[in-house]
Amino acid sequence: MAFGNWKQRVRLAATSLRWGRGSRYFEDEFIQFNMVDLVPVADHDCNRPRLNVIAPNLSASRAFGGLATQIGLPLEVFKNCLADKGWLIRFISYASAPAAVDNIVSEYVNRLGVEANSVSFHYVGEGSNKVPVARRDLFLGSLWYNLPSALPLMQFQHQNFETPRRPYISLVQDYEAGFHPWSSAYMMTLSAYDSDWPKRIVFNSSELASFYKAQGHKFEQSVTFEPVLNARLRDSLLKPNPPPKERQIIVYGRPGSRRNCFYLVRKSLEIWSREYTSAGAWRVLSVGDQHDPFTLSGGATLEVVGKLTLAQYADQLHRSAVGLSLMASPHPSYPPLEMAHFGALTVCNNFQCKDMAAWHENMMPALLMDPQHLAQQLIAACARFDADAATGFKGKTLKPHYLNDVDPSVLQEIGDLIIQSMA
Ligand code: TRH
Repeated sequence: MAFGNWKQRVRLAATSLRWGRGSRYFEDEFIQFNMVDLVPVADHDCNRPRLNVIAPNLSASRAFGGLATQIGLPLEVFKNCLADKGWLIRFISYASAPAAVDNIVSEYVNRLGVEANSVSFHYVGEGSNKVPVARRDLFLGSLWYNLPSALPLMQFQHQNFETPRRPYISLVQDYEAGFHPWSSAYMMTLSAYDSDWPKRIVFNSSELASFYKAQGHKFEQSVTFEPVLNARLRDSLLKPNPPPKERQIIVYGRPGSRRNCFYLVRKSLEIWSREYTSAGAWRVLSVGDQHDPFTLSGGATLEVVGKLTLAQYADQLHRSAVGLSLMASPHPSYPPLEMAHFGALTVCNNFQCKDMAAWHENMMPALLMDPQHLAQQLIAACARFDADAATGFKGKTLKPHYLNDVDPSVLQEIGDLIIQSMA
C-alpha cells in the first residue's frame, strides 16, 4: 500500500512538472480511472466457448472486496455451470503478472477445485495491448471502463467472425458514476451504462440493483446475487476460542476512495475523542489505506496500519468492540457487514435504497452524515461496551445467507445468463 502511495505521488509530481501545479481536475480526469485500449487480433485456435474476465490486476495483496468478487464469482459460476459444458475461462489483466504466490486467480482455482487446464491468462501490461479474440469468446467486466476497453474486441469478433453482437456481461458492483464528480469520467460512466451494445447485468446486492434500475439504464436481462462473507474471514469467524474483545474501534480508513468518506471518519473521531470522557481507555485502529495519523484528544490513541492480510484483518475484527465504516453508495459495503458479524457495534450509514439495520442487530446507522452526529453514535457504541462487554455478541444477523456461500440456484441463474449470451 505504501508502495502504491509512492507510485501515486511520483505520478502526481510528474504531472505537476509537465502541466504545472496539480489540481483536483487532474486527479479526476487522469488519475482516478485507468482507460486501456485493447487491440484485437484473430485467434483461430480456440474453438471452445470461453468466458473472458477483464480485471485491473490479479494481485491478491492488492485486492479488496471488489476484485475478490470479480475473480471468485465467475470462477464459482464456471465450476458449477460451465466447466462440464466444455467452456474455458480466461483472465485478461491490465497489469503484468503478479508473483505466482500472489495470484488471486490461482488462490480461488485451488480453493474451489477448478480444473487448472481450463484457466488461462492474458496480461495486457506486458508490452502489448493485443488480445487474441476467438469466435466463441464472451466478455465480462466489472469496472465501468472495462466496457469501452472490451468494445473493440466485441466489434472485431462480430465483424471478423460474422457472429451476432454477443452481449457484454457487466458485473455491477457499485453505481460507479458516483465515484466521480461531474467530469469526463462521470459522463463516460453514464455512456458506458447507456451504450447501445447489448448488456446483461449481474448485480452485487439487491440494494444496488434497485438503485441502478431506478436510474433508468437499459439492459437486456439481469441476475442479482447477495453479498456473502469472504470464505477466509468466515473460517476465522467460526473458529473456536477467538481473541477477546478490547476497547478498540476498528475504522475503515481509506482517504484514497472518496466513497469511504474519510473526512467524516476523521472529524467524527476527533469529536468523539474530545467528548467521550472514557476515550483515554480506547484505541483507534485504521485499516484499509496507509495515511498520515491525525491527533486525538483525551488520551485516545490512533494506529494506522493500512491494508492487512485477511488473517490479520480477521484477528483485528475479533478484537474490536466497535466499528466505524462509511460508504457513500447504495452497495451495503463489505467492511461494516464484517465488523457487525464479528461482534462489533458498527457505526455506518444508509443510502437511498440501503438500510444497514436490515443486515445485523449490531448496526448503528447514522441518521445524518454529520461529524457531530457520527461522534454521538460512536460515544453511544463505546458506552454500551463499557457497560456490558458482551453486548456485541448478543447482536444477531438478520441475513443468515451472509454466512453461507453464494446461493447455488443464483449461481445457476448467472450460468444460464452466460450460456444464453453465447447463443
Ligand atoms: O474493492 P473495494 O474498493 O470495494 C468495491 C467498491 O467499494 C465498491 O464500491 C463496492 O461496492 C464493491 O467493492 C463491492 O473494497 P471493499 O469492498 O471495501 O473491500 C473490503 C474487503 O477488503 C474486505 O472484504 C476484506 C478486504 N480487506 C483486506 O484484505 N485487508 C484489510 O485490511 C481490509 C480493511 C479489508
